[in-house]
Amino acid sequence: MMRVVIISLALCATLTNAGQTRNSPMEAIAYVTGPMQADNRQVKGNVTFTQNDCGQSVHVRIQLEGVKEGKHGFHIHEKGDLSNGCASLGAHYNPDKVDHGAPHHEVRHVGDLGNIEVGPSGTIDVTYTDAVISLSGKRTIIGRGVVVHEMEDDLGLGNHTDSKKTGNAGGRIGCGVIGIK
Ligand SMILES: [Cu+2]
Ligand SMILES: [Zn+2]
Repeated sequence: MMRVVIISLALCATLTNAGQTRNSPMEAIAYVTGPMQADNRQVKGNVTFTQNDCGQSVHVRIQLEGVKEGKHGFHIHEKGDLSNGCASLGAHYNPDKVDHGAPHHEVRHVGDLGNIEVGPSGTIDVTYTDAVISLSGKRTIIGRGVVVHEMEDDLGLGNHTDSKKTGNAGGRIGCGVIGIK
């Protein structure tokens, strides 16, 4: 873990030397939509990402409506390709080729942001921070996808064969591409 931190600090220094320091926070946004669900609802909303400086935690704000009550896996997927809907966003963003996990686990995909928990209204507005994703550098999430899943992410702790790959979170009920805001 320490090695990762040192590498990302070195990357920031390189950017600074190249004269690309930022005085204002970086912001990114994904407009999320999904296919009409069996209950006639459709997931829709915005996910915004703010990083005050290179190497700092990213603030993630998730604002969605039309989500079925309960827990839903929420991840960054590797591609920004919506040509075949949410399906073409590929797998979880996992540049280190490690097992799937929870956001707070030492071993996790970069894209593993855990679950969102939605109440009976079907709307959610939640903000949290994540120290692994970034909006700059070689491992930026800009241009990649966000996906809301049909089911709960088991965070790599389940018995299903997909647990260590996807958290067995089922289909994709909403998705979008992360762009610069
Ligand atoms: Cu996912
Ligand atoms: Zn994952």
